[in-house]
Amino acid sequence: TQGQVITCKAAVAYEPNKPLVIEDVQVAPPQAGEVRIKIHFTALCHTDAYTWSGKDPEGLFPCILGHEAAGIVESVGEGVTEVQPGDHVIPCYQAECRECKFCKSGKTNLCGKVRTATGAGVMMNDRKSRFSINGKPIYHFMGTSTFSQFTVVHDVSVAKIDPQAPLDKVCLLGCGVPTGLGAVWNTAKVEPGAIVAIFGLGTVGLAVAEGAKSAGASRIIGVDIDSKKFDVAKNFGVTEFVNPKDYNKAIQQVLVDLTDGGVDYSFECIGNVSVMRAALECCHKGWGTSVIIGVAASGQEISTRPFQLVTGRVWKGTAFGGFKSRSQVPWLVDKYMKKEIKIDEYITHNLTLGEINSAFDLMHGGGCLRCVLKM
Ligand code: NAD
Ligand code: AHE
Ligand code: ZN
Repeated sequence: TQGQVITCKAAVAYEPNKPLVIEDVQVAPPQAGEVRIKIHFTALCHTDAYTWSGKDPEGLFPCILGHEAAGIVESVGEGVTEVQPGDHVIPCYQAECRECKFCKSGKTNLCGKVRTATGAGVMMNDRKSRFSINGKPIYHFMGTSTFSQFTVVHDVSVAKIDPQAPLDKVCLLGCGVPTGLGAVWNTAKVEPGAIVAIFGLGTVGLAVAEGAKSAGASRIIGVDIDSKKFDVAKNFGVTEFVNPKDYNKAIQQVLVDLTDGGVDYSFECIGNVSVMRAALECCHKGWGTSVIIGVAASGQEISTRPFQLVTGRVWKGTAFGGFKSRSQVPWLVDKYMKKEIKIDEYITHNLTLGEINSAFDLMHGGGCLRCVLKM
């Protein structure tokens, strides 16, 4: 198949919110600096649903969504040296070129090399898509497009992993789990004894809990409007639960009262701008730090009284938990293999690519953390 167009199945999003359609798509061979990957397993993340909903200002249609996956390299384009056919890999929506201003800064995991192309749904080389149906181009998504049996990505977006690692599990290391762990370890740098509040106990929030537990947090307070989340959250390290619906005062006040003045760290894992405000305002005066992880819809804005910051609270955000993708995803895979981090516990459902619309229904229905699709 090397150098040839591959025809395979992919789930195509033609329009916002219209069911995905399983189509035969043509996947062009990788050009210079590109890698074609046979995706073996992909999970669904709420960011896929967000873009599909039409609320993402970068959303383009028709496109192939998906960004939490694992597979095996099928072929590589000219000049690609770090991976070869047969390598087991995780496609990474956050690239790491090690050459750009961002990568060299030592201050961020964001990479500038291919970001304009991935945001425009095309490849860097010729600003065109490698996906088409009968000659009509289909846009890429987040530089990954893993809802396809084959995808083409930039070489700076490919993490080569241990070939022994089970692809149906480590696919989760493409997004949600590293995001939560890294928000604690890299962005907030939670220290032993700290009091932590987590808003939203989906996969991202539970990974925050896991990270906070391993960092030695003394109290991990889980906040969710769905009380069914509380039972499972205990297994990830959450020590106390608060359902905002049980109180008739603002949730920030509830947390301040529970913690003698506020939490040391809070994490917003929902994508709701009023919760983001509450997450900042439940932080302790003088030092409390709040990390935004959730992705909010186009047009939404955060606000608070500047006095909240004047009096020492800190507002931060994180993308992919601050992890350098190509360097650190393989390290996370190794940590999973050594049983130092969980993955299996986040997988509540297993379906096939053909069942992807039901998988999204499950995701919206509650009771689902991650659903992994076999391709
Ligand atoms: P999820 O939907 O599984 O979890 C969200 C949780 O929040 C649910 O348990 C829900 O019951 C709860 N919730 C909803 N409204 C609430 C409210 N008002 N108060 C308290 N709880 C509430 O989602 P997920 O997959 O864990 O992702 C969480 C968010 O993180 C999404 O916005 C996703 O797009 C974003 N995300 C960001 C990054 C990043 O790099 N920054 C990476 C992955 C995901
Ligand atoms: N396109 C959206 C932004 C979406 C967003 O913030 N994405 C996160 C990852 S979410 C993964 O589930 C991210 O990493 N952002 C940094 C980046 O470079 O995209 C919008 O609002 O425009
Ligand atoms: Zn995601």
